[in-house]
Amino acid sequence: MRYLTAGESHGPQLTAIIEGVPSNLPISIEAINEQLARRQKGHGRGRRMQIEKDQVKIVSGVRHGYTTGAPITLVVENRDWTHWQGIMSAEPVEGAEEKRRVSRPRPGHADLNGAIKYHQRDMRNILERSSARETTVRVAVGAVARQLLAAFGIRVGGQVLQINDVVAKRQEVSLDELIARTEESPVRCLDKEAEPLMMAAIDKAKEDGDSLGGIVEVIVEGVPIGLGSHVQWDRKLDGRLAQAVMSIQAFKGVEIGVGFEAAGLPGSKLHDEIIWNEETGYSRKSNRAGGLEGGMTTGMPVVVRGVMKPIPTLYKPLMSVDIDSKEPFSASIERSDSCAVPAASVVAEAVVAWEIANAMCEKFPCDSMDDMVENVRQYRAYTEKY
Ligand code: EPS
Repeated sequence: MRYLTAGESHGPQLTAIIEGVPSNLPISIEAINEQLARRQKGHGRGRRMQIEKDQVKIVSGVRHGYTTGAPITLVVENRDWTHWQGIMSAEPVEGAEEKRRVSRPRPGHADLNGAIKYHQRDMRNILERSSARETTVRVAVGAVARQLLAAFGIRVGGQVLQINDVVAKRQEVSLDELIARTEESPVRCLDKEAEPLMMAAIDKAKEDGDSLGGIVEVIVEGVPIGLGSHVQWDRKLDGRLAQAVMSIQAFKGVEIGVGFEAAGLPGSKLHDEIIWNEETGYSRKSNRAGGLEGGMTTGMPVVVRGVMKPIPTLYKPLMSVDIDSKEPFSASIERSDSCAVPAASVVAEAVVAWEIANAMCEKFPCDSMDDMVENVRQYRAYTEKY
């Protein structure tokens, strides 16, 4: 499967075209909208989220509730577009070109590098596309992937582990409990003691005109053994997951399983011992590998973490340079969020769900769900007996 997205933050809409989704997969628009609503929540979002109420429209590839095998086009309209029509118009509009022109790049944003690379004197032409608004439609794509995964009993959850210097205490809970409890938390965090501290840190940052980053974790359960492959670099699923998570706006690092902690552990304390029982076949005593060895799934939960840097738009801006005068100036201020880590955890779930769904489609014949369901069933019976 593959997908592309298009659209600007304040343009008329965001669009995704997905190709390769098997036919006869039931698609619930409501379930896609639920994911879009999850992404819009979270303590620390700015005023834009009060304007938007993201809803998907499917304009191709699905008929009467089922995929047809044709490319699926997802559209999410920007309500804020009504305020930006002249400024963002595809047709020339007299006087509108100079309005909201951005000439003072924000440190940490794509503004300056993009403007130089694409020969733009208005950095709005860069920031509109590099904006994390684009994650809306990636969450919609992920919601389609989740519906494919659900057909095979594969489930995805996520949580926030850290915001700024507030670190959540690890809690060993089932995936069901994790999903239910993080949904109730304004910062998507399981640790009830860390939660108010995270919220207070966000409030303080907002007051100070500052922004905060953090760490999110995604867990996928029910994955068969052997998705991905060891035979070629670009087929290794851990590598693909890392790219998917790293490609989320403002992400600066990715870990799988214990990740960087592995550097400080001897092999005897790191690797997960292999066990076997008659009912379920092979399994592991622990899951420090995060469900991936040799670029392939082990059958244990896939665990991926990502770190998000603080958003570059600051209400008390850092110093920058005006590209017209070359004089030092405060960076431009755009309306923004003070912390989007809880929302980013939903985005991370979406991109991970997509990669796992894609790996399922590579492993099993996937023209139609009919083929795929039968093949997955046979493969699971085989792995249990192996
Ligand atoms: C964003 C800036 C803000 C965020 C936006 C991402 O938008 P605006 O400039 O319109 O206030 O709210 O995020 C979303 C719109 C969204 O849906 O997540 C940025 O510059 O990345």
